[in-house]
Amino acid sequence: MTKLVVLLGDQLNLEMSSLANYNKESDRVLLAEVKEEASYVKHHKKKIAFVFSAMRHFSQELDKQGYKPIYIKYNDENNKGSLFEQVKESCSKQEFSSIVISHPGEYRLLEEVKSWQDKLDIPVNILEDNRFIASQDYFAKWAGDRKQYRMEFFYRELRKKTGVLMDDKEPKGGKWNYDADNRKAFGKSPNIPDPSQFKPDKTTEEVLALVEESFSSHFGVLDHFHYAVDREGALAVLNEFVETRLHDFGQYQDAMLEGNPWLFHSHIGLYLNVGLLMPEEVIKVAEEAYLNGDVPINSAEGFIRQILGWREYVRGFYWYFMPELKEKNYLNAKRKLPELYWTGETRMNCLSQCVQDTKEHAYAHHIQRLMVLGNFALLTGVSPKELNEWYLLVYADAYEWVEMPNVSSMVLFADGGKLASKPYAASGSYINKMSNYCQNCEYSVKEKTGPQACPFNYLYWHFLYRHQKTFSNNPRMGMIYSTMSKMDQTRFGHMLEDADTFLLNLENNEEV
Ligand code: FAD
Ligand code: DLZ
Ligand code: SF4
Repeated sequence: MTKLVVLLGDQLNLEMSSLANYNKESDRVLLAEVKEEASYVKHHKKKIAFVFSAMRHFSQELDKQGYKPIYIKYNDENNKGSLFEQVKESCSKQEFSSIVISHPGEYRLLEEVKSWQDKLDIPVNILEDNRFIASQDYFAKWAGDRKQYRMEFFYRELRKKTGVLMDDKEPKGGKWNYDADNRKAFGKSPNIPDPSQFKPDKTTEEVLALVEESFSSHFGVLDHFHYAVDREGALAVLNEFVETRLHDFGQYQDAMLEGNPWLFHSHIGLYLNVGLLMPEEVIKVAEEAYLNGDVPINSAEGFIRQILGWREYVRGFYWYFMPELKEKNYLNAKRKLPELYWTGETRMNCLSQCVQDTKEHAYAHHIQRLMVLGNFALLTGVSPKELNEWYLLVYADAYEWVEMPNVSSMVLFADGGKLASKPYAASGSYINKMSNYCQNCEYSVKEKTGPQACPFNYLYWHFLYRHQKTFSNNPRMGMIYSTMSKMDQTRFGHMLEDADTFLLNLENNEEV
């Protein structure tokens, strides 16, 4: 009974369910760099370099441990270009009684893997994806027949189930959520530690040359690649975060700073999402830092909520609502993705900075993604399909299970409120409060109309106005619609005109 285990590029952990019961004498494990996975969207060059190098390092580890992996490099002469063709090729060279794979992270790939059994006439066992704490069934049971699926309640269930940050049945510190203590902006000269950086080794150098040659038309800068590419490096990033930045993670979680996307964030998303780190171990070190008195509760809880709360929740949400989620467009948003998302060329400094960070590092932190890049797309009505594709390809940590709920449901309100109780729409004053971007902007955040006015200001009111029917009965938006109804009508009219002109310019690809 020999098995062929197929390990995907985001399943790089010896504890993967597919590797349990592996017989080192007879079984084989296949990893393949293939065009189909590297090009189904035109991933950022740094993302491909990271995934390929991490795959190669993991294969070296498997080799050391006696797993005898079959590894297909992208530029191998006999590379077949797709996972299926590589699996078929392996099955033609050796007889396997079954194929084993952990549940893929994206719906399209799950559908593909499900077709292998018939096409190859070999049983294909798809096992639980154990890179998560909560199973799909657990989410489905929790979701039941709720109408709204708020992360906070799912998170509390998981806190109780796992006992993380709990005193028996009560949350540590007396509160479930310390979000109110997590909204501080930076003062004049914040002292921010540099992020962990790794010098590329020979394997990574080879991959960088390959990516430069084979993916030259893809988005992003490849220079100064400094990510960890193996478990040892990923653990070093985690430990360095806990020692030097977790303490201030909480208070500055939502803050933004020109020229520095790293701040007090952990930068571990890309490692978690390819299996180099597991969520349980990340949560454990953060909890221990709190229990040892090294970090305050708002930082420990705020960070743990991102992993045990948001990460688990969006993954459950994705599988619960797919494939319908992909088609959702509640606000009927139809705009093509503006060119500035690729070029960063705009007079709006906040947008330009966030696109530059993304281009350079395949990274931007949550508030940059949500309240600058996302907010602009929401206010201008960018279509969910176009925006999802952009987010899926630009970030090194992007996989559809996590990207789509964040983009369609959180940013664009495309699911009509299943994830969020109201849209995350904001005017320039939010960006000004949480960042220093406005200080170097050609627009003035204080002005509401006229050529110098910050576009976020009039676009915000234009958005509320055009969706008034949809949102005016939303209890969380009553106040803002009441403010709108009391606004000077002439001034309000000017804002709507400015927004129309802006949207027209955007459509005509003129610089905004
Ligand atoms: P930290 O701020 O240090 O947070 C720690 C960890 O918590 C992250 O590494 C991540 O694993 C988890 N986390 C935090 N927020 C979320 C969230 N909203 N959903 C799921 N997990 C979360 N995250 C991805 O991993 N992949 C994506 O493709 C992705 N796309 C996003 C798109 C949009 C529009 C938005 C608003 C958010 C997106 N996020 C995504 C969530 C979040 O922005 C990133 O996880 C985070 O910025 C990664 O950086 P970090 O590791 O420094 O995170
Ligand atoms: C992201 C990615 C890339 C760029 N390349 C590969 C690859 O060549 N081979 C592979 O097995 N996986 C790759 N991946 C990760 C897959 O796309 C990932 O498994 C799916 O998106 C499901 O999450
Ligand atoms: Fe962004 Fe407006 Fe501030 Fe300029 S003024 S940086 S456009 S929020």
